[in-house]
Amino acid sequence: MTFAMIGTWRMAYEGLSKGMELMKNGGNSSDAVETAIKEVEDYPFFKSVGYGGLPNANGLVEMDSAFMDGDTFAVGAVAGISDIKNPISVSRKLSKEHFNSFLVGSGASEYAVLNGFERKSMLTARAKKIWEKRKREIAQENLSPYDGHDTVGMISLDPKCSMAVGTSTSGLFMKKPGRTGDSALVGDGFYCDSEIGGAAATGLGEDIMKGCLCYEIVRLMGTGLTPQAACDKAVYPFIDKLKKRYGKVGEFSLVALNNKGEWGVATNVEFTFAAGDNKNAPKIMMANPGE
Ligand code: SD4
Repeated sequence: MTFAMIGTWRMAYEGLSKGMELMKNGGNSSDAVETAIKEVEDYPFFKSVGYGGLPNANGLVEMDSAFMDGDTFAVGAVAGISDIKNPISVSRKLSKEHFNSFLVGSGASEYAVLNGFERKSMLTARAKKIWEKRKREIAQENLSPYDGHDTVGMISLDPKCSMAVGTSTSGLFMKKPGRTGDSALVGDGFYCDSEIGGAAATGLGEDIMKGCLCYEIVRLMGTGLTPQAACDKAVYPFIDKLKKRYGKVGEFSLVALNNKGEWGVATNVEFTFAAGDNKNAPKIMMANPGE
């Protein structure tokens, strides 16, 4: 009985542990991903996901999220959603729709409310303070507004060999209203095929989406590569290409899990992540920038 899970950043750990526990007790991969990400969204001290996430340039927390069922390829996603407690649950619900399964802005919030999802102001006093401070700094010192951004991405494999992937983020701190990153875009910020495996991304969405990196990692695993080899092959040559041809490259980190429960990571920054399987309890690990 194999089951496994991997999630981006240290913040994934508690949620991932809950998701693993759920699968141990017979829960499926989709429930595990949703449970795990909700945990991260609800925790007010993670500055880049859900409640407590840092707001956009206008002071509004706009969130991107997606869910993909690796058995059916059902995908649901929201972008620029605000004032809704758990974007991942809205994404999962949207994945059940054949049409209108990716909604943005007020349309996404309206759908969520109509479908009974909890409304909540996602801006905490702490996040507002950080935003105000940053605004002053940008005005005074001409600082780059963009920092403090991380996506939680989770990939799970359950004992029935079903896989799922989910993402959730408040995107780049101080982003322009309406800006959407890779986390809501299938193939860019996430992808999953239960016959092969799944991948999820975190980092500068504008650059991750240039390479359709999550689809590419899953495609490479489908040719027989291990998750680690697929991550290496998809990510590092692409970073080189971007440097050469685009002139610069943002920070990014990718995680992958195949349907045997093996995982891989590629990153160009110091990157923490959490992973576990039926034999190994979840733990937090660290990956160094590769090349
Ligand atoms: C985005 N990929 O909106 C997300 C944010 C992120 O580390 O993960 N930053 O571009």
